[in-house]
Amino acid sequence: MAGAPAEVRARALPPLESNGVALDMAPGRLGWLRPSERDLGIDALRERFRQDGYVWLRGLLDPAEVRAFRGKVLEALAGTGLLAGGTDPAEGILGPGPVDGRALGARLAEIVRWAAYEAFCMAAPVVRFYEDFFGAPPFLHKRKLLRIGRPGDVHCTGAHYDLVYLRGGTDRLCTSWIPIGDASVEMGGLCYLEGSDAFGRELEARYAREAAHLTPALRLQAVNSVMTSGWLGKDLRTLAEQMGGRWLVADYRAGDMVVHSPFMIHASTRNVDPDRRIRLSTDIRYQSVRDEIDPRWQNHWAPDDGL
Ligand SMILES: O=C(O)CCC(=O)C(=O)O
Repeated sequence: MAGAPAEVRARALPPLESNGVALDMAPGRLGWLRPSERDLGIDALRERFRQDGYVWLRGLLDPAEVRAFRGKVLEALAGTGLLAGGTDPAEGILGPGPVDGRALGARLAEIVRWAAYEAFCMAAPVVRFYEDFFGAPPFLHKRKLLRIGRPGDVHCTGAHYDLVYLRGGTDRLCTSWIPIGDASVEMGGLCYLEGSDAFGRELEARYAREAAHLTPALRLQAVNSVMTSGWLGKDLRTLAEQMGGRWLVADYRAGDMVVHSPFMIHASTRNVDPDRRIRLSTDIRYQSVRDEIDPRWQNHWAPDDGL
């Protein structure tokens, strides 16, 4: 594991849980994500990305625009029973239910096709960042994910690294994880296993050796006879103990964007927000247009797309 970087310790961490496992870790197994100041300069950001496997860019986007987009998305989801009656959709307060899961999936599949969503993902500061970062024209993968973290939902994103799902092109990929609205630690934002970029690279190299006998098509798949799940597991506590690392969490704010490497291990925690606010976020992939592009990611996300 890399040495502990400077971090923000704005407040004590609340009790956290992921997929039913309490993150009541030994001291030193949980910490705060390190933000990157906007004026660091692109060389320093590249170096930080290389060392840490991520950069957390605070205030990259206009918070008012992000909040307005949050309102637009949640308003479109209001008919599914998701939101509490009589509340401002932009607040995203979960209603008492029930939620029509099929209708929610269908609406989400529609929203990821909106021109407004595409514009959000391609906001000028995001594109400019990647132009600088890659030193080449950036390419945005068409398959873009919009996620809802409902307060109380026990199902969280399990620990994984993204290349598992994106093996059909370059590994010089970046994921942008963008909270659409504030996403405090309590709201279950993304967490990162410190120093795990190197571990992800080792795992992938081992996988490439073990999967060498598979057909090229099978080798690309996240699930096959060598890798029975694209996930490293749901027990974040044990993973951190086994690897000797810390899970890094953050109080994300509207306007932030985290960029992580395709080898960086990440997951999410349960949304335990006392005000029942929904965590809304998007995760999208950028790369240089000059690098090989995974053709499987050139369709819009659909609930049954199998990727
Ligand atoms: O937002 C989440 O829960 C998961 C996001 C994710 O896996 C990613 O950004 O690659």
